[in-house]
Amino acid sequence: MMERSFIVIALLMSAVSASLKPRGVDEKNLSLYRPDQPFQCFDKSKTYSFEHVNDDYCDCPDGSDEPGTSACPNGRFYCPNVGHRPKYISSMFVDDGVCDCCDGSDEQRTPGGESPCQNSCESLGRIAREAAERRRATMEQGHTLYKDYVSKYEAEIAEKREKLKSVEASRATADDEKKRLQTTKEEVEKLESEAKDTHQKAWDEQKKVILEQRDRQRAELAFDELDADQDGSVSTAELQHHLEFDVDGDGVVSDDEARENLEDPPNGAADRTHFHEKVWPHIKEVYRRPGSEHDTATAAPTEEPATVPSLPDEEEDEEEERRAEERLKEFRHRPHGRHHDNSREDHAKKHDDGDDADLKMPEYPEETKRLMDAADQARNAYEDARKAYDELDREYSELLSVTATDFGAAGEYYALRGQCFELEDREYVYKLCPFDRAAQKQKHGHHETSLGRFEAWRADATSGNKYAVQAYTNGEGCWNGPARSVAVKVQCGGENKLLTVSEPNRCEYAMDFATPAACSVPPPPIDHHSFWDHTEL
Ligand code: MAN
Repeated sequence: MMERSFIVIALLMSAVSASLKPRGVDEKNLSLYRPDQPFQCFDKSKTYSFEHVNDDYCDCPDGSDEPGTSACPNGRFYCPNVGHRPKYISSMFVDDGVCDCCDGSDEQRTPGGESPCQNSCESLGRIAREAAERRRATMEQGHTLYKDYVSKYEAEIAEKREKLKSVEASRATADDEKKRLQTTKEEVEKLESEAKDTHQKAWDEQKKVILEQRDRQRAELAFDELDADQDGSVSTAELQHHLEFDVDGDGVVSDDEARENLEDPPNGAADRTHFHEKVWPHIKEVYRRPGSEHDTATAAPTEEPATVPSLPDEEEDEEEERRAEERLKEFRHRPHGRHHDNSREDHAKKHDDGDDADLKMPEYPEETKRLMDAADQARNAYEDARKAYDELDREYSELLSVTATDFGAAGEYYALRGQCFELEDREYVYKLCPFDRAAQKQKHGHHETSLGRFEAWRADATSGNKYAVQAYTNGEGCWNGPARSVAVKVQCGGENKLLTVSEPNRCEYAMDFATPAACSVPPPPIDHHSFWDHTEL
């Protein structure tokens, strides 16, 4: 109501003054156009009698003598636009038949005093005032939230700083504990490893003896079987019964093939010693026992004696074998070893049955087991301490980052931490997680492209505002170009909202982000007078 009566009064006043002032002149310049005084061009270059003002001839180089005609191409016409905002238009648009000012003052009235234009200033002014009201309400809301954000920061940051100190101390203690337990673990592991190695080495030696013994037994069996006439040597003729020695695959074992396999024995036949030393090493992989489908290495005999044949003419070997047996027995009968009858007979039988249980390493001795348990415990204790330290370290880094981040002059941006905001355009969904990262995801795809991580605030050069733009840098590399980056321009808004995203240069993105955090200044009340005090070109 107040507003309406104000406009009516203003319209009346402007009607009165219109008859006195030259056309197209701003109220505040009226004193420069005095009909009783010569007119001086604004640029002071020339002075004319007042008749030159608005005589439709351009006298002043700056066009100031023709504010109300189109005579000067560089002239400016002032539209008072009462009810809305006054504005300047180029004098080129004066009296051109098009209504440019909302009050129609740029077009000549008819001799009857009627304007060819409809005055739309009041309705346009209303729309503009309503929009200004809405803007103001938004800013008001934003400012209220801004104050909440600052309070939140103040309430939480002190706590975080305190927490940082205590976590830093616990982290240091946890680090000491971790190092202590690491040393213990390494010491016990050293003992464990030495004990295990000792056991393993002893076993390796025993296993070697067992394998050698088995090999000798196999050789003996093979010799006895190959020596068909039992004359104490294997002849080429005897070998020729074994087709596995048919090297060229022609179906028969030739003399040459037999001789070759017997490694050219001195008297044409291989005695036990020659067989053991020269022949067996070469044929053991090839030799098949009669009736056996398998290699002797795995073959299960059908009618072999359970005992290894005695070796009457090889006493030395027998003696050595006996010693090996003794050693094996001793190993097995240590307190930790497995207890079983380790007789040669049983051993041979087990082998013939294809049972390799003998070749499994015996259990570790009790003392070694105790060391292994102790090492397990030390490893577990260390692992627990490491996890505890890592957890504190993670908490410490997070607190350090929070307390070191610049959340604005009063910490107002702190409230945005940990939140993400999205905006969809035709092709992509853009994501902004303030103080963390920015990303771009194809609407119909899964791959998320990093547009950068928060680096720092960038000031606005014109306004000097330190908190104008957030820079996100070091995003995914652009093909044949730079790493992606984003400049996020913040503006006051009633709520947090990602407003626009663009890519002004390839892989350089720009976002507009509205946030209450940018509403540090309370909005001034709307001054309705400003609608026609204000001038703009
Ligand atoms: C993707 C998107 C675009 C970008 C090109 C550059 O398609 O990240 O925004 O311009 O890569 O190759």
